[in-house]
Amino acid sequence: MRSAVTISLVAEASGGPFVFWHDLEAGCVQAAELGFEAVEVFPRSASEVDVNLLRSCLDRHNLKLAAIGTGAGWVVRKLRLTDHDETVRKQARHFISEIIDVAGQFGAPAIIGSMQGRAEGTFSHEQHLVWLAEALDELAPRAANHGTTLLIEPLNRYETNLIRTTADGVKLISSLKAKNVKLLSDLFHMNIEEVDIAAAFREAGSHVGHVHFADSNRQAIGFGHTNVPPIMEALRSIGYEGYLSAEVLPLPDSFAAAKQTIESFRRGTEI
Ligand code: LER
Ligand code: MN
Repeated sequence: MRSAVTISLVAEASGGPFVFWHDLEAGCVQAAELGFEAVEVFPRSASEVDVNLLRSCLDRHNLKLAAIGTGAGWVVRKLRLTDHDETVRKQARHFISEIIDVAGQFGAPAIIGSMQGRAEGTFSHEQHLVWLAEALDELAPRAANHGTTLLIEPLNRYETNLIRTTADGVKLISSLKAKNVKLLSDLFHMNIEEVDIAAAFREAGSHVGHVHFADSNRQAIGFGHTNVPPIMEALRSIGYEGYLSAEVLPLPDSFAAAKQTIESFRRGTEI
């Protein structure tokens, strides 16, 4: 398994669960200093990613890009893949497709979390799932062209009523034509939604493509009450070799959250 830490470049997401903020270069410097292998970036949009700066930061600090988030499409632009307005759904797909192209240049996947939206109003729950599946089937081949995956993230009940659990995610992925859509399992959301986090990982098996490494209170692993060893054991048992990426609150401060994460990562991955 590999270590990663988040960097948010979205002022509107302030208060959100990201370790480093606003400054790509400074985030990369600190990530490298602490020994992380990769960074996960949350940009305002594809066009606001300075690809040359990102490349030079990664190269200079010997880091990989773990993934790019698309949530700003919702936070900043109010776009959702399951909006009732067809024009908005199309804009949402376009917003994500541009991020897939940026991430793809680095061999990294794009994350679909809050862009899944939620079922509400006059259309059925089922119809929202159909829109979501159609969007994933349209977007996934674009990621495949870059040789990468597309990540769908179950979110807890206070954020969505569509893909909430690991089982919801696996069911959706299994229904797709595309074969390169993987699950992003966020331990914070799983702590709320799963009966047994380790068992959920065992059931998801090779569908797991990325992990958000967060404790029960969305702080760095070790700062909450999640029982981590059985989760690490389950990840090992399914042969998971992807990232454990710290998408956590910068508490007590960014550096301390990052340091706590890398220490927990090392403890958790040493066999
Ligand atoms: C995004 O990765 C996530 O976990 C959501 O809760 C948005 O904050
Ligand atoms: Mn997450």
